This record gives sequence, C-alpha cells and structure tokens, in this order.
Amino acid sequence: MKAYPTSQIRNLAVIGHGHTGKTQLVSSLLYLAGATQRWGKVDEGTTVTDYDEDSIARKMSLNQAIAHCEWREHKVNLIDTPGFAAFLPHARPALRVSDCALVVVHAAKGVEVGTEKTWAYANEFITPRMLVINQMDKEHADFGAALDSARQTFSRAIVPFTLPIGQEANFKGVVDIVHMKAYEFDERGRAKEIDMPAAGRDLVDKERERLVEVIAESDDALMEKYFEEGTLPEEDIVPNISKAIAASRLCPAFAVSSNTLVGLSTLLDGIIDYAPAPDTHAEEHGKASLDDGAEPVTRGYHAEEPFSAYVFRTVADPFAGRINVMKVISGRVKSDATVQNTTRGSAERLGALHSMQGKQLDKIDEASAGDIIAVVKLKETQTGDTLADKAAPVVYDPIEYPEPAISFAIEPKSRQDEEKISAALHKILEEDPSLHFSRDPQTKEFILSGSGQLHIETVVEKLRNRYHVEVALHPPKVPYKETITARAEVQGRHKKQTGGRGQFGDCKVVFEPLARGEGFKFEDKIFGGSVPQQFRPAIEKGIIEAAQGGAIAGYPLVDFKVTLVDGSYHSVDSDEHSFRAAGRKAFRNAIEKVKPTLLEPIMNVEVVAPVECSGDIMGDLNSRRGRVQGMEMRGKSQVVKAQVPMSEMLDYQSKLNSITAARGSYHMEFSHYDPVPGQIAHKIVEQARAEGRIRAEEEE
Ligand SMILES: Nc1nc2c(ncn2[C@@H]2O[C@H](COP(=O)(O)OP(=O)(O)OP(=O)(O)O)[C@@H](O)[C@H]2O)c(=O)[nH]1
Ligand SMILES: [Mg+2]
Repeated sequence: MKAYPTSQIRNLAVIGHGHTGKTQLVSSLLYLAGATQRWGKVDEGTTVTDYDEDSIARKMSLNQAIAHCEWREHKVNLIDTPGFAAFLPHARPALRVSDCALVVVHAAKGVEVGTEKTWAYANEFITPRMLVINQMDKEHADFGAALDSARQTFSRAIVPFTLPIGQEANFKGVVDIVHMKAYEFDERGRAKEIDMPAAGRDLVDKERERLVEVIAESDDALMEKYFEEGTLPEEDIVPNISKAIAASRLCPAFAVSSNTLVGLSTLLDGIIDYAPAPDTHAEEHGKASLDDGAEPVTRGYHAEEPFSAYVFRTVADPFAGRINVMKVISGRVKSDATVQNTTRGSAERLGALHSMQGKQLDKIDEASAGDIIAVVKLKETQTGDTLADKAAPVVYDPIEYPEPAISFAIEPKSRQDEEKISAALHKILEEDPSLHFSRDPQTKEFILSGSGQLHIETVVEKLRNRYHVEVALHPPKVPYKETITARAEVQGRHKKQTGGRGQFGDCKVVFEPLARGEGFKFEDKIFGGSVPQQFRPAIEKGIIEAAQGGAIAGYPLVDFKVTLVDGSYHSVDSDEHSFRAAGRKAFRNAIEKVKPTLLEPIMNVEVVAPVECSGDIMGDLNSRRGRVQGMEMRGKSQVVKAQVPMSEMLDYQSKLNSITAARGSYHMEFSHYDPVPGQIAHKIVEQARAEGRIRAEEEE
C-alpha cells in the first residue's frame, strides 16, 4: 500500500448510541469504496470491525476497531467504537486521535443517552463533528424529527447537507443542499444524478438558507458581507465549509441507510471535501520528558517535523501477539525504524508498519503525519505511550480513563485457574485500560472493576474462551471497619514462667476515639523508666496487630488513639516479644470498655437516566438508605446525586436496568465511612460469628 500525504488523510471516529448502526455503516462504506470484496453484515457476523467472537455473538462492538478505505485518492481511516453504556469509555481515545467524528443517530429514535455522552467526549477533545442519520430505510424513520432532536439537544448549527428523498422503504435518494443536486442510488450504492424533486422544495431552500447563515456566522468578514448583501455568493460557501466544521461552528448532517447504501457515496464525498484533514489541526502540546518542570514541546501535523506518535489502542492478538495502534502526530516513519518510547524511556524497533482492516494487518512501508498505523510485538509499549525521535523527544499526556463504576470479586474455580488468572488478566487489561484488577488487602478477594456489569461479564467470557480460565463472579465483600466510641484506661500484662527464662511485659494505656479518617495514633506519656524506652514501640506494635483483627466482627479497628501512661518490667525476663504480647492483651482488655461499633463505606453515587425515571430512581435510592444530595439536567437526561452505603449498591445495576429499561447508567466512588445503624450492625456481627471470622482468644 502506498503512503498518503497528510492532506490526503481523513481520520474519523464513528461514535453514537448502541445499535444505531455504526459497525454496519463502517462495513458498508468499506464495501462501497471497494476496500472489501464482500459486503459484511452485522447480522451475519461478517463485518470488518466486529471481528472478535464476543462482538459477533453479542452483535455489539466491545472496543475500538480500526479500518480504512480509499476514496478519491484519499485514505479514510475509520475507528468504529462501541455505543453501549458499559463500553462507551472506549470511544474517548478514538476522539482524541480522530480529526472528525461521525455521530451516528438512529433515524427512528433521534438523540439518545449514548449520543449525548459521546457528544460530550467530543466536546472534551474539541473534535469536529458530522451527524449521520442512519437507518433511513427503517420503519418509523423520520429524518426531520431526528434532526430536530439533535438541534434541540446540541446545536442550532447542525445543517443537513443531504435531505432524504422518501423515507422508510421509499428512501431512494438524497438532495445535496450544498451543490443543489439530487441523486438516486442503485443497489450497489452508486449515485445517479436526477432532477430535483418538486416535492419538499421549500425545505431544501430553507435548509440551504440556513447553511448560508451558519457559514456567515462562522467568520466576521463573511458576516459583514452577508449583512450587506443579504446572502453569500457560491464561492464563499463551499471553501468555508471545512473551516467552519473544523472550528465546530458547523455540523453537517447526512441522511443514509447502511442497509441499502443509499446516501453513502454522498457521505464519503462529504468526508473528503469537508472533514478536516490532520494538518488543519492545532499543534499538539507535549513535554520534553516526564520529569517535573520539563520544557513544553509542540508538534505540528507535518511530515517535516521530527517523528512522534501517540499509542491509543493495544490489541492482544492470539496469533500476531501484541499490536499497538498509534496515530503519527508529526514527521514520517519507515518500517524497521528505531524510535524512543519517551513515556518509558526505552528504545523500540518498529519492524513492519501496517494499516489495519479490522483484525487484518496490511503492510505499508512508510507513514506520514496524521496517519493511523499498527505495529506488532513492541517490547514495552502500551496504550497511552508516546513514541518519538530520540533526538527530538516529546511526551504527550495519556488519556485518563474514568474510575470504574462497578466491582466484582472473581474467584478462580480451581487451583489451575488460580495459577493462570494473573497472566490472562494482564493481557486483557492491556487491551482495556478501563478495567482495574486488584487484590483487596482487607478481604483478600481478587477484585475486578469496570464500567458496568456487562463489561465485567464480557471479561469473564474472554477469560473462559480465550485463556481457558474459569472464574465465578461474586459481589465484592464490603470492606467494613470498626472503631471505638468510649475512652478507657486498661492494663495489659503478660507473664509466663515455664522453666528457664521467663517472659514479662506490663503496660497501662488509655484508649480514646478519634475523628473519622484519623486512623491510629500512639502517644508515649510515660514519665521515668517504668518501661525502658526500647520496649515501648513493641507495645504499639502489639496493639496495631490486635486492632487489625477487629473487636466485634473481625474488621480492622481504626480511628482511635492509644496513650501509654505507665507499666513495669523485669530486668531479666522482659523483652520485645513480651511487651508485644502485653500490647495485644491491653487491646483485648479494652474491647468491653471502649464500646466498639461497625463502620461502613458510603459512596457518592451519580445516576444518569431519562427524566421520567427520576421519581422511581429516588424512591429506590431512599429504600437503600441513600440520601439524595441534588439533581441536575445534563442534556436531556437527569442526573441524581446521592450518598448511599456501599452494601446497598451491590445489586444496583440490575435494579437500574429494570427501572429505566436499560437506559440508565451510574457511577460511584468512595466518599467516607459512617457508623452502621444498630439493627444492621447486629446482623453483620452475627454473620461474622457464624463464619468464625472473629479471632479466638490468643493462648497465653
Ligand atoms: N434497516 C437498517 N438496519 C440497520 C442499518 N444500519 C444498521 N442496521 C442494523 O442495526 C443493528 C445494529 O447495527 P450495528 O452496526 O451493530 O450497530 P452499532 O451502532 O455498531 O452497535 P454497537 O456497536 O453495539 O454500539 C444491526 O442489526 C444492523 O443490521 C440501516 O441503515 N438500516
Ligand atoms: Mg458496533
């Protein structure tokens, strides 16, 4: 394959709500442009970008997939992204590296929650946008209604570049309002010019006028001219469209059907003519190194600049190994080049360069600024890393992923599964930076966190199908803690006389409650030498050890202070070990007097759902002991913010799905610890007893 100059590359992220037809759109564009011989269909599991078995089985995209085609001597890179809530975070990196987004909207449904979320991602990266109103052939398709919903939700600057001729089964062509021409399409998607239909002419003229207005509004000089002359000449319109789109002052909309190919060639023409090329992009800002205070460095999207690239996706291919996908930001690069991974400070030899067609890698010899390429088997490179010319280093900020919203405990089913799980998860995590895997130090469980239940379930499937690791999924145990509520002075005395040298340690300590979050404090207030200096830390150690095992239900005891006030020792028998035992004993003696209680983690919860569900959502949160803190509108959705005990949120996803018909999503993060109400605490203590988690008294 040839190398394309920067100005002849278009990078498009295909984003939007689930099931709007993004994957089918990409597949149909590839077929139309001749990049694939066969027309891949989502429903037959034969598309280029839903290539892995999980996507095919679920008929939904689970991560970003990259494809490309050539149209009018330009290389069009398409990044297909997932639309379902649990996988939406994967659309963000695509927006970071694309120069324009195709926002796909369902013609019968209009703007949906996922449209708003991905639109917000595009705002974050200031990615220019084009709207694709897809499924125009479908029952109840209504271009006008879908367009209105987008204009109301996002911007008045959305202007249809094509208007449909016919809808639903009669969708046969489009009117191009930029060039004022009409087209019909044959069954292979080829356009044939026809006469402008008389029907709907008013709308065509109105939208054309709207286009002129929006172009005028995008530039002061044009605005002046528009005011003076009441319109703009043709030669002022077309050349300014691309600029207005690049500045996000205009968002064109296209009517298409990915199932019948109607309107797609006009869309591809629109992409070549109007979607910003990489070199229209503002300079990228980075730093010379990761060191604090490193100099800022900028790179323009030009082949003449030193080489730099940003890695935005990693694929663990069962055959090829690790594939890193990157956008060349500046300069050019040839196969077998040695470059520097400036994020990790190590050299990488690139080997062959590729363009991706889903899972297929097509070799290329060279790539220029702006292109998206794939490289296999780099030593250390991961998603988020920068590769650069060693002589002209630059590091770009990696994309932050949102904190995971939901956690599950995963339990390997057998010993063999336990041995394989870490390596397998390591590979899965490389591909999916929105996942977290950890081991809870308190409960000792393996915790897998992600953006939704479905997300975690797909990981479990992948573990099974790809890595042959079987795990069971449980809600994670709640990391309760314990604390004390009363002050008490106690003695801890350890004495043992069993022939030979004895053991002796004795301390007098005061326990006091501390404020939430203060942890543990120890103060030594002994006057004189009732306990020699060198044994005092042992007393503290003993108390800390004992506090780890809790006082009532086996959870770590926190937020208390211990003051050492007195004690005694024996010149021969006393040693560190004896004083540690004395500390532990002091703790046990204190338990009855300090009134221990249970603490539970309280989460900050944010629920996003359609407005009409907010009453039910609040009612449900109340029944989960939640305290609603506020509500606000976000686009067309309602956001409910509340504080809810973690223990009440373990099954929340399924409840939210049933309240909102799967249109809601939520996110939560730890806020603070609060005492567990009496009745509930009682049950937890009973449970701990039943499970034998309260440590037996230590033998003397
Ligand atoms: N009638 C009709 N059906 C379509 C069209 N485009 C897509 N579909 C169907 O809509 C369903 C969803 O299509 P996908 O391409 O998988 O949708 P998606 O947006 O990629 O979905 P996610 O990856 O889950 O976000 C499939 O059954 C497609 O066959 C279209 O233009 N017309
Ligand atoms: Mg898809």
